[in-house]
Amino acid sequence: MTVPVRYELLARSTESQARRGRVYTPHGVIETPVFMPVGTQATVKTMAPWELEELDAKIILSNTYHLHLRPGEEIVRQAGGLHGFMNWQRPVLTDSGGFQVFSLASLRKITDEGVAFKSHIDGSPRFFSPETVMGIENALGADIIMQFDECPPYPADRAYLETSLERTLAWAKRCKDAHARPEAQALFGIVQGGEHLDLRRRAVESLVELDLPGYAIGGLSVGEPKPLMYDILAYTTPLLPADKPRYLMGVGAPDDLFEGVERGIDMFDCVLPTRIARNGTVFTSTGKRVLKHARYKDDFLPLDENCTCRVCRTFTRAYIRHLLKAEEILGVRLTSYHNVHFLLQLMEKIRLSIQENRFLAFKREFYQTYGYTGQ
Ligand code: PRF
Ligand code: ZN
Repeated sequence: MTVPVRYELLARSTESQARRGRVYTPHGVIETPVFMPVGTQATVKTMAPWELEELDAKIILSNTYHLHLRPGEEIVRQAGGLHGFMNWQRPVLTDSGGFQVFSLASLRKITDEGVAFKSHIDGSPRFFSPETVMGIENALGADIIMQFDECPPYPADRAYLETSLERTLAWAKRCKDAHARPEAQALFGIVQGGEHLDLRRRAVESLVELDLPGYAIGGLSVGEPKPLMYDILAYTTPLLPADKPRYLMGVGAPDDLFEGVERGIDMFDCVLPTRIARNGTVFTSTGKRVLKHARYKDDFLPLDENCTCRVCRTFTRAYIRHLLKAEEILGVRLTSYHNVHFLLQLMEKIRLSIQENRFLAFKREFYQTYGYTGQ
């Protein structure tokens, strides 16, 4: 059987686990390490697909949970899948709902069979199992589809984490068996196991037996201290096969991107750039800027003096602050555009630094300018 997604290693850092590569998908090639903007409801909030193309986003993420509840996967399937529905012809990844069902839905009841829950939109009763989720993801038609998993809270008892992990591993096998389009959509497994390294190892060993086209690390950035997340990553990533992409789910703060890449991660996604944009916060090369502060009311410089994006070439802090204060829609469009540009550009610079084997020097320089201390 031909595999829909393949990883090509291009360069390795000699001073860390950082690696530069390519992921080939049915809708195009993704240069890695990559940041994937999040389009939960088949839209990266405030952004038209042509704007994402202008920023050269190579892949976006969308959500099974939200699209199943509204508009329903059958509508999306009739439109030609997510690519046709939202008219985005580049790669798409769908998350499985294994996270959203635990963060958004109410009255959850989890069994080995699946999860019964009530919709956060209208309270209607629903049931997700590995089989129903694969049916939804097959209908949505993304290039990469995530297995149905359980993302346990932090902290959780070891006994609970063990039970939960065995369930997630059994669900991975059931997802593989239920996947109807393995030649067109790549199913990725998700490593859980909480903070316990032996459980993380057990997860990797069990998932690798399924010989999936890619693997994600889940259950991190759920409230644990950052150094713990970095230790778990340093332990887990090297256990994963070197010839498959490795994806760290729901992580995308600038420092976490560096720390993840340093530990061998290839793919990231996060709502951070678009979420903080909507409350008027922008990334800049010297740290985050909160535009609602009065000091910007007559500041006629661009959002970031070192940014090359269209917003920074066109508008001032004072103007964008005014739009935000007046609740004009253009305000959040402009901050979202700039923030997505910032993270995509940062990843481009990270890729170049790996290629030129100066990743750690670039990281130090970025941290110093950005104002990160610690690491
Ligand atoms: N599982 C799934 N999606 C996710 C996560 C997970 O553990 C996380 C955890 N950071 C974010 N998104 N399916
Ligand atoms: Zn900009």
